[in-house]
Amino acid sequence: MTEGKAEKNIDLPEGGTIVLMLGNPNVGKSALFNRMTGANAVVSNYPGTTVDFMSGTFIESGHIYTIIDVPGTYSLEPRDAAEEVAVRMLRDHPDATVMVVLDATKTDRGLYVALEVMERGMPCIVAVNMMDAAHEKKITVDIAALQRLLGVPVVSTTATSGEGVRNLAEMLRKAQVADIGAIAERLHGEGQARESVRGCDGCGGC
Ligand SMILES: Nc1nc2c(ncn2[C@@H]2O[C@H](COP(=O)(O)OP(=O)(O)OP(=O)(O)O)[C@@H](O)[C@H]2O)c(=O)[nH]1
Ligand SMILES: [Mg+2]
Repeated sequence: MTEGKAEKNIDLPEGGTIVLMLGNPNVGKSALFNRMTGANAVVSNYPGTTVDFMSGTFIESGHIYTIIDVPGTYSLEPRDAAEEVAVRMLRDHPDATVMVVLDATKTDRGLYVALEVMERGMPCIVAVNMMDAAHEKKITVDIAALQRLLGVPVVSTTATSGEGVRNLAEMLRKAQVADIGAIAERLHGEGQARESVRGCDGCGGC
């Protein structure tokens, strides 16, 4: 079976935008997916694999989106069949928008795969999910700072209550291709700023 034929086996409506919902396992991708698609979802077997996945549609501001609930992955260097399918889905849908889902209580862990996806030059939006859990654990996520760092829309959500999900759907049309070079520069700048602060320790002059 060729890859071209395999892709046609997935029953997706013509037109609109395909959104690949991707992130670490257990960050709430399926919960967000269910919130966004409601009953308009089907389960399929990814062609040539034993891995099942959900796809579904919804309309936002007159635009039709098809969301694919990508199997959870820690990186784009696959270590099992599910991660392999995640990488294949990205390869099979080069024109898709990627919604990277992070767990608000573990954002640093999820950013690894987020940056790997951004390196591919696909338009991205980031959902920082589990904001309720972060709040309970007294973890503050600076959404605005994360958005400034990444240069793509970052939206906070709590999939279990539905908070932020409407905003996430609305922001999909603002998904951006990230500038990895600029992100690296901003990170480097922050590192230098921290270094200079550290350098001041005990100098007494400032
Ligand atoms: N407190 C809280 N729990 C959440 C939230 N979103 C999802 N969960 C819970 O977290 C668990 C994992 O959610 P899933 O939606 O299955 O996560 P997933 O990312 O699809 O996981 P994989 O498919 O294994 O990669 C479930 O028990 C959800 O009910 C949230 O915003 N807040
Ligand atoms: Mg899931």
